[in-house]
Amino acid sequence: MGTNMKVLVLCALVAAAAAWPNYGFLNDPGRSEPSDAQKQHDVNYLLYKVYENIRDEKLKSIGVTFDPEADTSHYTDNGEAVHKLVKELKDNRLLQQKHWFSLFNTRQREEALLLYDVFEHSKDWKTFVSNAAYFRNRVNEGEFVYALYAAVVHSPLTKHVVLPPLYEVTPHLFTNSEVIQKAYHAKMTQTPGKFRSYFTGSKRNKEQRVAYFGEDVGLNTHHATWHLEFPFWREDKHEGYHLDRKGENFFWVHHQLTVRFDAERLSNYLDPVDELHWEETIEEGFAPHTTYKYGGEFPSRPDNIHFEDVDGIAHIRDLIILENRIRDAIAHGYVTAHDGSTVDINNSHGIDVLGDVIESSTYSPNVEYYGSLHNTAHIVLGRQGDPHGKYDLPPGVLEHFETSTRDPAFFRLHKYMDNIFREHKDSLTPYTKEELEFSGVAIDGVSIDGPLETFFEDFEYSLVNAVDDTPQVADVAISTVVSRLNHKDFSFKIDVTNNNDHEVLATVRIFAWPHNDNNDIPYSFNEGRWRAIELDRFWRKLSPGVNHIVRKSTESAVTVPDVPSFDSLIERTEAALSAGSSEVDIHEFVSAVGVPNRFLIPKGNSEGLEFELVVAVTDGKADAAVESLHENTVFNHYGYHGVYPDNRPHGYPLDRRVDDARIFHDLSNFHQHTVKIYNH
Ligand SMILES: [Cu+2]
Repeated sequence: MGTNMKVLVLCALVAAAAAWPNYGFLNDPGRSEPSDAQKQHDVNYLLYKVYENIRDEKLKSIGVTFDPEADTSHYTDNGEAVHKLVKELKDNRLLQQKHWFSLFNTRQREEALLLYDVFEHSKDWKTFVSNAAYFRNRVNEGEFVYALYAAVVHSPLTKHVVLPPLYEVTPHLFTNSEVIQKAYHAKMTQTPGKFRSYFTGSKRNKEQRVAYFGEDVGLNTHHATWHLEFPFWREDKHEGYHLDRKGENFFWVHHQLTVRFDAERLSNYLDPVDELHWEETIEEGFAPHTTYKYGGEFPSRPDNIHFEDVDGIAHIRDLIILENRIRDAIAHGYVTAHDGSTVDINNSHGIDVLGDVIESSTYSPNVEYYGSLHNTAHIVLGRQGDPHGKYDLPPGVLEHFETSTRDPAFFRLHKYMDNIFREHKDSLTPYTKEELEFSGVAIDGVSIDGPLETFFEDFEYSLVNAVDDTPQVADVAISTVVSRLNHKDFSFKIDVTNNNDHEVLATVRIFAWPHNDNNDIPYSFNEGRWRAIELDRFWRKLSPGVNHIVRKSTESAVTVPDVPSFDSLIERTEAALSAGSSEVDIHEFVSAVGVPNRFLIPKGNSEGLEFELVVAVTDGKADAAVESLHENTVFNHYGYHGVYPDNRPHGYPLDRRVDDARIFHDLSNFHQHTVKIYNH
């Protein structure tokens, strides 16, 4: 930047500062960016009571006085995005407020992404937050929440900001209608209330036994957050960087949901999920018992219906054609790109290409030919209650990542896609003993310190943001209490001998799969390994000789802790600000993308449900895609930024077909034994 430019920018900053004298960080001329605590405060209040006026006076006044187009030097695209959005706004083309929003609705998504683009192109927090305050009053609330969440996840300006739990920001998407009604009543009568939520349906529906999984607010948040971290709509040209192994991650996160759900079913005496079939009956119906904040009830689906074409979305026939094209590509070992060239998928990287193809994301090499199987299937399945739009129903639960897993058909849909992925994985050559060995390294023993024991506990979350109110009437406490799965803490103790005369870097990979199937027949190694639940993946340096590795269940790289409640987030932020602290001590909650730690192990039973515990210690040097892996202590493998640290495919070394289990049992760096998980 030339000196003249610098002076110009400085003048602009000073002018802007004068226009908003109230805004905290602008009063400090020595600091161009506000503190993390200030940003946290802003994000809190942008999301607090999102259907009402902003409750923070400074943000509220910015929302009124800010002119997004006044100074386009604050945008990295010279205001291109903001001009587009403002034009749509002035032309009255944007979706009204107080209306449902679905990311799968093309036009609504475009609008949300226009706002996301404005945030992404904001050079500084002042520009970001001013736009947020301004557009919060003008665009649809659902679009606003989505755009802000996505931007906070991806923007370098908000690296340390913790997003409040979605179930307290938009409780309607997570809470049963019966409880929401009680919440409104409590508000109207100004009577504090704490209401128990029950899982959807009755015990006459076998599926209700596992509703604690699909309806868990933490699990729904995990799924929604994963899709925010790896959005199918994201284009590299805007952000200037590529989301590493996004397609493979799409496979893996849903594969893990699929095998975890099957393990929960086993624990509840249910058969594993059957894959969805376009030409057969969908046996399970679904009554969501959930209502949009605006736009009526989520539609139900009766039992035993046949798939129907969905007007304006897709013919069932077309979905079958897409599936055939994808299966053809797998059989051929290559995908045909848009320009007619071929992309080899007959290798470890193939799963990444296939993930992009099946979802599909903007990374798909040929969306024109392979279409968008996953996304279209979500809409088609979600609309089966009203496929021709006769009853003008709003979108179904499958058309929102927050609500998808509530419907057992979600898991059928994903079992269907998981089996397509498996067809590809099984077409690859199995690993040889030589490939899997870690020279000089042997596992001497693995034990578990502490009980493998699950239990149900009560969890309370606030519904204050669900109900309408006015600043003139004080809030009363309104919350719901829901039962949820948890487990006692335990540690893995792994003894490893390093017979080399030097230190080596090791990757430790821990999995478990159900010992028996639903007929009490033990799974073969090859069947079991496909059902393996990933429990942890981390790196350690091994000194020559004997090494004792202790790894706590709370440290798992696949899980995240509970995000603090919205109230406590606000409290902690305000306390930090009034103490003059520049940050709030909430760093461990920045990534909410992993599986809730409560779900690390599946529910056991009273006699002890048997699982095969598997530990593989592999060559960290060969596995490493980045330096200093062993120092990577906060690695959350569902949510990472930049190059993915592990070179190996997800699920390694169990990701490929195993024709001869003796290969594994002969490996000294591989360990397997049966454990029991109890539930009390
Ligand atoms: Cu998903």
